Amino acid sequence: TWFTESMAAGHPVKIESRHRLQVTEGGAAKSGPSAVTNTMGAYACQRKTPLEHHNAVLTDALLLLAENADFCTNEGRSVAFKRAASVLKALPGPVRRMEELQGLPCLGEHCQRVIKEILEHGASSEVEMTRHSEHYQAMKALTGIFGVGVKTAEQWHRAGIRHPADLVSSEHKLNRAQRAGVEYYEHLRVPVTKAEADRIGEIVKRAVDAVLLGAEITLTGGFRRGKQTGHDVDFLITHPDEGREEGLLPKVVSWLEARDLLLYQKTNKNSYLEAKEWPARPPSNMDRFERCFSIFKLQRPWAALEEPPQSGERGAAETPGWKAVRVDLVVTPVSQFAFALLGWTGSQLFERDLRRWAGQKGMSLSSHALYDCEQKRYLRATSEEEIFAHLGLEYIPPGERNA
Ligand code: DCT
Ligand code: MG
Repeated sequence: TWFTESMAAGHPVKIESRHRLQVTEGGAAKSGPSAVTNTMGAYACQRKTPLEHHNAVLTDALLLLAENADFCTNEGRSVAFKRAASVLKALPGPVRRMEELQGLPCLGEHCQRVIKEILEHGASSEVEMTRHSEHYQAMKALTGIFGVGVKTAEQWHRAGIRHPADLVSSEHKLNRAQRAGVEYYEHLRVPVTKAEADRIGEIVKRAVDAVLLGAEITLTGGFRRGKQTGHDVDFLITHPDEGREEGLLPKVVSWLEARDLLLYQKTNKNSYLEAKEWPARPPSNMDRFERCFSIFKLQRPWAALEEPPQSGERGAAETPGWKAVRVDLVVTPVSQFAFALLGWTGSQLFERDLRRWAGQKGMSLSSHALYDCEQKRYLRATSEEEIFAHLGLEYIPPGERNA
């Protein structure tokens, strides 16, 4: 099989000449006449995955199948496709022949079949069939609505709903988030640019400065990994004096609302109490920070230069003057900041594998803390570098976490 036990245990795997495979102990490469040209760990957090890579045709195909598996609530299958795509993203060059894949981790039979078809015929029949299927297209449109997950989308699909517009005339009950999601659907499907993220960062900084002197904000998520566009903007807020950050978010939200800058917001209180519920409970994917999910109303300074819409012209995205943008604000005590930063930088698969890696090392990692289950103690850290060191991993900078 492609996936050997050593890989599963996380030992580094050296790929020689991109053909032969050699598993090494403790990361030391065996010396020999055939030069090692690539190293590929089975965990995404063992690999450097740049934003720009050489196999977009293959990864786009595999990620579409992953997305479709999500739409069919088949998480195992979805993760398998995502892992395979992630391995291809980390390769130093484009894959041209199947033999070049020999020895790489996470490439199961199904993925190989898809890759082979694309290499030989330029496209995969399964991918093309899926892409054009009614179920895939409807689920993509419906889960693209803010506040709508796969379960709800599936229920609606079964009731004949195919597009957000169908919801307006239907009798389906929408919650507040979903109503906002439908209302700003056309805005929110337009990717957010880095320039827009930076502009929002300036505004949030002004809000934070106005309510708590010395508080700091950090742009995280995809933009911290170097992406030039994203589906939302993620910020972490902290204060160098532990405890000062408590109750900060409602004030920031009020400041923004008073200036008509929020189209929607839902603020959750911090529900994380280390002493009380950790590590007795396993860390969940969702962290429990004080957090605000919002839809920002971003004024466009360049709006005046745009043509005004013709009367009768539809499409909110063309509305000049402002653009709705999804913004997440997360407040963290400074003692948890490094964990929050690591957890919120992503990518999603990188985070998933970090947690899995920690588990395999007898540790438990969340966006709040790292717990050593054998020593029965928390491992503190004030930087991401320290967390990687605790985990026995080589440090991977944000720009190379695009797994
Ligand atoms: N995250 C995670 N597990 C999830 C979802 C998110 O660990 N199931 C983390 C990793 C990324 C971060 O939260 C922000 O999430 P997103 O905004 O969804 O991801 P992104 O990489 O910022 O993507 P985009 O650029 O599209 O916003
Ligand atoms: Mg994001």
